[in-house]
Amino acid sequence: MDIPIWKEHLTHLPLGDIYLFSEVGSTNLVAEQKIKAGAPPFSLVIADSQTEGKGRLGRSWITRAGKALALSWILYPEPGRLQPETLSILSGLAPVAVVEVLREIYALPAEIKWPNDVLVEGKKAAGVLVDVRWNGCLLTDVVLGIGVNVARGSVPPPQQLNFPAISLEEAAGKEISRLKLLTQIMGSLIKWYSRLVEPSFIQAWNSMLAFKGQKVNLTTERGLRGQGEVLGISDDGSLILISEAGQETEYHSGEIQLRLVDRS
Ligand code: BT5
Repeated sequence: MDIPIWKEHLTHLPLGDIYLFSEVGSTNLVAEQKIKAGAPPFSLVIADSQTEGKGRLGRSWITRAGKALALSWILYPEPGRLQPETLSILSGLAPVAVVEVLREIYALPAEIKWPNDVLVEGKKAAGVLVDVRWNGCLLTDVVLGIGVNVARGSVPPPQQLNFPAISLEEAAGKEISRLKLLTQIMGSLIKWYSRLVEPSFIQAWNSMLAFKGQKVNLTTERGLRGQGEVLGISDDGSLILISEAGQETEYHSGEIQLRLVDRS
């Protein structure tokens, strides 16, 4: 990663400070330090590699030098814009932005595995980790962490994966510039963040949803939470499943994992 060149390209976007590193533990943790140090809104932390990249629920995310994108975007939502009960919407922001870019610019068959995994050809190409901080009922700051597998060597070996994974270059069958992809994703993120509480955002998320009409299991670490056919996303970003008896149930994100039911 040529840090001065990357920085120069990113300065054209309406962002706060831009922090670029060749290696960090986790860009989300660096972003939290930057928040404490007074980083302006829309600041961006990017690293070429992570030694302790974070997944959700204590899992880890692998980012190999020169192969992937690892970024954390700092947001300070205006007071009252997002309530605890509408927080799920925020988990859709990064996947909607990434999938839009992959579909429209790279013609890749990208989808969102609710709540926030990006699949290409049914395999995970990007993961999202949203870290939030509250002051009472007020959401004060958000770190939106995004990891994207770009080059072939970005995908960890199967024994380190809890779901099949793929890189964008493997799916596209051609080289992809990480810098161009980054600026495209940031452009899409900026656009969708401004539309987050508009109906068009949920419509976009719905149109990108994987497994529609298919039967899935929803599990937590404590076991099965629900089962049914995927119907869509509700206005607050919950997943709606319909049972065989026709009963609809909404699930909020958080601990839930989604898996296609194996019919073999
Ligand atoms: C995620 O967690 O998918 C969220 C990943 C977020 C990573 C970004 S990178 C920038 C920012 N800074 C951070 O420290 N994190 C964010 P989860 O759904 O829990 O998936 C984690 C699981 O995915 C691991 O337990 C592995 O099985 C698998 N995994 C690890 N690295 C992967 C990779 N590069 N590609 C696909 N799967 C991976």
